[in-house]
Amino acid sequence: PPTIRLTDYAPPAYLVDAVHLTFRLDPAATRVAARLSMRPNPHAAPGQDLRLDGEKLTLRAAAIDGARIELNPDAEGLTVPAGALPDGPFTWEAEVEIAPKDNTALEGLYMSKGMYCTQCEAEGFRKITFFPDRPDVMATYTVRIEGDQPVLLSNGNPTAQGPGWAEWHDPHPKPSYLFALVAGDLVSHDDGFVTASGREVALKIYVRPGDQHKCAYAMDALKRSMRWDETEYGREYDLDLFMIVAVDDFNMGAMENKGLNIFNSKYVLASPETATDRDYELIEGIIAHEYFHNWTGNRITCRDWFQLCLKEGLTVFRDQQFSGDQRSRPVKRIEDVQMLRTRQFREDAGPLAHPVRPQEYIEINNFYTATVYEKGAEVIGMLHRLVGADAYRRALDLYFERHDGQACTIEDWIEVFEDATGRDLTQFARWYSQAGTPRLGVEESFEGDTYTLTLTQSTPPTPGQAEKRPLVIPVAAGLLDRQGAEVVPTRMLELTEARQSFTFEGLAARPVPSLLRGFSAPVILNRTADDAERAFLLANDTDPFNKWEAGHALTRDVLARMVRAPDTPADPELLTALVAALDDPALDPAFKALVLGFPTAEDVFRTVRQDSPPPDPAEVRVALIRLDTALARLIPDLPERIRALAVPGRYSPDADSAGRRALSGRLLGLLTRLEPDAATARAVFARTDNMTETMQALGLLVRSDNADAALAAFHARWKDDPLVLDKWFSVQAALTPPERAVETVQALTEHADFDWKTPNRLRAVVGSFAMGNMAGFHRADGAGYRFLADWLIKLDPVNPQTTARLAGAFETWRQFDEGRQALILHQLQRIADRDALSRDTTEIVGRILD
Ligand code: HT7
Ligand code: ZN
Repeated sequence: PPTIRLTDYAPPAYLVDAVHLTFRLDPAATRVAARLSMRPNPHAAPGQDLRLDGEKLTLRAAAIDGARIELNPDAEGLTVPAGALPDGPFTWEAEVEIAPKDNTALEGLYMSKGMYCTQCEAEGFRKITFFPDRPDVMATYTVRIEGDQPVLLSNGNPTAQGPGWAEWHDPHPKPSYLFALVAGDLVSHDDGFVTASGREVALKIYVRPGDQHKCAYAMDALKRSMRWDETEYGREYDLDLFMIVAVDDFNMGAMENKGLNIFNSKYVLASPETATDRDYELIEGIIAHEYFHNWTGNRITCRDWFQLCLKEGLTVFRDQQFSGDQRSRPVKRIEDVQMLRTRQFREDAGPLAHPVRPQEYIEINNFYTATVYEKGAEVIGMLHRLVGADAYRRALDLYFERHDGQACTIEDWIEVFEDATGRDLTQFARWYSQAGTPRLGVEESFEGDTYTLTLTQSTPPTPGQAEKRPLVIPVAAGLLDRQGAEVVPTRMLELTEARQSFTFEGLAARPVPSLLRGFSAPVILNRTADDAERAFLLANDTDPFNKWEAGHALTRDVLARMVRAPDTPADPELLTALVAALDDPALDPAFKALVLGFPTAEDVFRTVRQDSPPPDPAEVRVALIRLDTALARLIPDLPERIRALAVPGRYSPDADSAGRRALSGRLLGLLTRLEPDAATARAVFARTDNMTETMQALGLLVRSDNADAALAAFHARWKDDPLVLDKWFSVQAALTPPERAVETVQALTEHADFDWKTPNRLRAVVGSFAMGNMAGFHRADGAGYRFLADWLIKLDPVNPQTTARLAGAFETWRQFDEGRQALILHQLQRIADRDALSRDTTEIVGRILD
């Protein structure tokens, strides 16, 4: 397949001003009639052929300015020769036929449980009609839907309807990837919102009958998001109606189609009995994210798909700000950094590393990555830190004013910040083009009353980028004295050179530095601190992120030592420091849960690997269990502590209550290490009325091999609720002990409820196993690898996008011992050798193998 390059960008030869679509819905033969008002692009070379994208479309008829034209589409679209076009504006008409019921790839128009829905980002619209399917072609849309479904929806505002038909008009010009259509037997949960300027907006969340009572939280999150965007960014909603639809079959989380967001039902539906605290938190964040796209993505969109981070990085940054404001900022920041390190640092360190703005791709769906999203958000966060909150707001105001209605580039974005702040951001812009995670080195000296901090930076080579240049790195630093008092409050050091010194004068004694506070840049801080200093910072740092970080790094290093030398006892100093944090009345439960939550097995694995041969993942797991058990033994009265954390009254998903449950769940995990029959977890499972505690207990029962009865009871109770049943599958795939994990996931895939064409169900088993059960997946005989490869081979012809994403589980293969490398390589080769492998999977497997 061809490689698409940013340097090859050329403006579209023709523009579309208005789109009229008529859908006659039928599962096997939907008719789509399109009428496009087109004209030559004044900014492109004149006299070009008209090329329209189109895939899997049966062309029934086409016309230009009403005159029939015979055309022969190829596999990717069709070409109208320039000679067949008038000089000025013209009307293109086409009628095509498509088969939504056969569309298992879930791109374009497809069916989910009898309901029609669309997914057009990035290039799905070309599976609906012939069109210049690129984001820099923006048009208004008028849509007529004919079908016998009770609910017929599209973007914008409803203009007319009757039995079996409805018409919609979206006055805001938009790119084709934001088009949406939904038709089905749906019910709505309704509410309203009055904007800051007094306009009334109707809000509707559409779900399948029976799910109406699970929409209240999503609706509340939506209203809070709308208000927050007004107060924090001055952005009002711009239509009379905002709709969300929940669908069960969906490749990703949600989609920001103009006025008609479509969501994976997992990120809409919630009730205390069926959703965990984490589900509620994700719903809030994703509802906000999609809503915020209305301005950052829809009103101002991307010129081309290389600019994806322009909308995604910024919108993730905005949803993170929102969630931090709604909940605890430090807790949210720690969670975001954990996620960045688990997913993005992993990506940056392997064969799939790419810049926040990639230079080339084969399949754009493969670039909806942690680097574009999460590192993209970190880049915006650094800009915010460097220019300050006021200048950031000025810059954003200018961005909206200057670029509303346009399809923009990262250069436009940078220029806005330069114009608003007067700063030269040439060097900063390297964050968009340079892949890899920078390493920050630290040297210190103290003479007289002056402390000198010398920082160095370097970025390891990544695929296609051997040489790296210095970046602008904001390093938030504070200094503490040996008694734990803060002697220098947080200062933003701007590291721009490969090596640079910063001095702090007037100090009575050599201080203890607290560096990269709040995780001020997405880098790896290579500071060789000893255990005592880490314990000191855990006890004394005033920066909550670094307080957590100190405990996290200490725990990780202790675990790494326990893996390297299995006789090493669990470090008593660490255990004492963790118990002290647990007993600290100044810390809230959510924060304590994070401090007591151990690093992931992957994190420990990577730490060991830095200076030792790759360990066996099973040994990493043993070290984690040993440390867990030692900590459990040291905490007196665990049962009483768990009881004291119980939240009185009815379940509420608020952050404080969730924090208490997070801590009590962690303590229950520790207690279960000491109970051979997991008696307390069993009791919690039997008595609790909320899904958070149910899943905490069930996970512990699965982990400790005590789950047979609980799993049977859970299945009997929830077999008709797909989202809850996903949890039943997922908990077994992730937490079954490694010796039996492959057999368990194999059996799960043979279960009558394993509907493998539904991405949520497939991810619940195959994804949870490959990404969440490290020791099980990396079993020495390679059975885990074979299991994943078998599924990738089976899924690829059905759903390439989801296949390619799951194939990313192999991206770390070079980090393992030679035996495992050979086994993984064999499976990757087996996949690569398949005939007719999709473009998506060919690209990912090819890059992993490179
Ligand atoms: N902008 C969307 C990204 C997306 C997507 C969503 C659902 C299915 C397929 C998709 N391909 C790309 C989601 C977002 O970032 O908000
Ligand atoms: Zn997004």
